[in-house]
Amino acid sequence: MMKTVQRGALIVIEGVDRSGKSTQCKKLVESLISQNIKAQLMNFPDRSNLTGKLINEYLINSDCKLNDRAIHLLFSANRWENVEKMNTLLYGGTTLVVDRYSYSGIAFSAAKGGMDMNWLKQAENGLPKPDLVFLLTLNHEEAAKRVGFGEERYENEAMQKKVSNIFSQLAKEEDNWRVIEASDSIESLQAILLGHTLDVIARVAKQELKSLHF
Ligand code: ADP
Ligand code: 2DT
Ligand code: MG
Repeated sequence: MMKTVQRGALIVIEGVDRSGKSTQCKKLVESLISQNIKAQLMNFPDRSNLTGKLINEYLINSDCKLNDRAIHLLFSANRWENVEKMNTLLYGGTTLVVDRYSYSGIAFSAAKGGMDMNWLKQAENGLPKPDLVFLLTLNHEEAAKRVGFGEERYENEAMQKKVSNIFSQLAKEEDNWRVIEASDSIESLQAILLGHTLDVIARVAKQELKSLHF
């Protein structure tokens, strides 16, 4: 009898700086693996590939001048560089837990102003569509109590507040988002995220992966 191929789920975590994305992504992968579910962590920007090296330079070096549209497209290209890898893993049955994705691309560029929202979204169309997006929300006062901002571009209050508003707007546009208030303990948040993730893994296993279509 032929074995039905079950694909992994594409799970994305978005949110402002220090909302706990990286912490929750790492723990989610560990929790899934401990339940014998194949899972892997990915993060964007992926600073290890060709576009990632340029993006890293842009983020860490405030003297690096790059046109806003050009850097927007580079962040998008950085995801496109990973499409084959993502599809291979997902269709091979591995669930991907992704720390930031297209929504960060749209939100950070939109927060700068001067670029049309539809133009920003266009570059993302056709990429694998997440089965589930968690938006971790945290007000600025709570975030400020956590380990401080680094030196990178965008790590300032004005930018983070704009980005937060745009994320909330994006979350209302689709039904695959779960907005989670991120001020609870790491453990209780993890339990909530794991519960939703397990449901989605079971639900999408035999479904085809969709493509982003804004
Ligand atoms: P992000 O990736 O969203 O910027 P991190 O996961 O790196 O956030 O977390 C930022 C800081 O806040 C880290 O020092 C982390 O240990 C801490 N942290 C993460 N989640 C929580 C939480 N639920 N409560 C308190 N501190 C947290
Ligand atoms: P980290 O601190 O999470 O490494 O993010 N960014 C990210 C964009 O401007 N566009 C994108 O498409 C993505 C994925 C957000 C580094 C910074 O890069 C920003 C913060
Ligand atoms: Mg992080």
